[in-house]
Amino acid sequence: SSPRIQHPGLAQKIMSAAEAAALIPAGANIGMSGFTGAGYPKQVPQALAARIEAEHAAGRPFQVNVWTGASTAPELDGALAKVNGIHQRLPFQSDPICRDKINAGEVHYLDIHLSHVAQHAWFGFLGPMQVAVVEVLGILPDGRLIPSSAVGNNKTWLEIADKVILEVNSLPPIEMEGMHDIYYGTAIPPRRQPIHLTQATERIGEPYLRVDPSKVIAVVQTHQRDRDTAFAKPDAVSNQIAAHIIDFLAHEVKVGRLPKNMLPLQSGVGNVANAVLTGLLDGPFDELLGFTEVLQDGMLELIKRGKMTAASATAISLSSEALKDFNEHIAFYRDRIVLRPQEISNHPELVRRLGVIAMNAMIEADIYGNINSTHVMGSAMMNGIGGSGDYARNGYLSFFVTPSVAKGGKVSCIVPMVSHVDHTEHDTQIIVTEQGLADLRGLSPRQRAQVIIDKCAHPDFRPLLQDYFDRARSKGAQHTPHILGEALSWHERCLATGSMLP
Ligand code: 0RQ
Repeated sequence: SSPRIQHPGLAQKIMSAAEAAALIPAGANIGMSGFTGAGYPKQVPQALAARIEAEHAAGRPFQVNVWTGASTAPELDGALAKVNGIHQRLPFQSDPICRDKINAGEVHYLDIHLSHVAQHAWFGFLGPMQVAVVEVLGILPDGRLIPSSAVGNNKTWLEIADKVILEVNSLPPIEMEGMHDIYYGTAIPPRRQPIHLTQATERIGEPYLRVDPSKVIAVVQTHQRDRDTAFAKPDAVSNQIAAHIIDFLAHEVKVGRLPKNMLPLQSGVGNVANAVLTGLLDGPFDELLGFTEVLQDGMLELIKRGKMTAASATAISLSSEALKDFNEHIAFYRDRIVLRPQEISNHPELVRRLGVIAMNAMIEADIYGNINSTHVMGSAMMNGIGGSGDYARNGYLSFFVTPSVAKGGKVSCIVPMVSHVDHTEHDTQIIVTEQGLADLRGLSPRQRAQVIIDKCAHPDFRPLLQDYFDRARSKGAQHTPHILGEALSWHERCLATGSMLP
């Protein structure tokens, strides 16, 4: 046994990962923990992958449906995808092998708003869940669970699953106990009540996850760190994007549309989003608050340097270096970080009440402000929508950011028409590239197009976009002028030649 497993009955369920994986039936809907490379089970999925591989070698079909909080790591998505073990995957992933299987048409991927997942499971929209596999940091004598570095959908998975497998990870510091705030007040309509959270880092729940011990069929012990989520060092382009945003926010404070310490910040995944937060280190703002889903290096640094007072998230996803700092100063961070279920961190009611400033990266935007966050050239899945839609639609301010060009300048990230829509023009307020910032608030489509072309397009593509827009407009008065036969020709050209340039 281990000091982290204090419930006598559950201590008797300790077994190897292979023994636990043997309890998972083929075809199962499995609820796994894990959110953006944090808090995912590290042993059972790999043992399950080995079992699937053996079954396949013996000519027996074996696949499972994998539901998580968000993306995981090679030990989960990678291992299961590699052995063709995943039939259906939801909601967000970013694993290269899993991505390839999705784009080869071999995995059915359901790309769902992260705030929707728990409620869709509760509504019965996704079907029953046979097994939950959840990483925790410890089991209390009464069976309550100390959550891990990500809460994600764990509360819901533990409630709805028929059977539960726990992975008790003894590596993360036990001092994380007390950081979490698990809210048990959600219900389904028509019994739903308001969620009484009125300040970003207020606590409204309890520090532990509940589980019915009689459902727990296995307890597996691990001692392994989360994925090293390394970020590219902010480059000139991302520094320029950050500078445009900071100037804009300072101006909003000056004209009285934002309080001096701003409103709670949300920041999306990826290098650019991380760089924007790094940029705030030297910005004129203090006493910031975070209300986000994933807390990355950039936000941790803001807290460390005293620029941000406290932050709420559902997961902590760090590079090795930042993780070392987090572990060494755990008492400091425990007082300043609250980890919640993702149905709370991403809840539209709360995002709107708190007035969150949402900053998310994208693949491309069109001249009217429609946003593609997920698909390369209309068809190939990159990662998924994640929580970007939860925040973009409901935030006080909603930014979408991208370098103006990709693929060494051959691809424009501002296009006549997006090849896939994740966020409509109605949810987009501000678009930022290294070229500049387009403030679209209060503008009509034709006004928006001119501002986006002028401020955000790369000089190599700006005249081409202007030409497209002028010719579209010249065809007569239209609300949203387009030349339909030409709107996606840039993407077609890129698919044919590798470049959007004529
Ligand atoms: O691919 O490395 O193969 O060249 O996309 O691009 O510029 O490194 O940007 O790391 O910030 O990721 C939108 C993917 C941006 C991410 C996205 C190619 C580019 C490169 C990555 P290569 P960068 P980032 C909260 C919110 C959706 C989910 C979300 C994302 C790769 O931010 O997944 O916001 N967002 N969640 O070359 C072709 C273009 C391209 C392009 C970029 N126009 N055409 N390829 N790329 N633009 C968190 C969660 O919800 C969990």
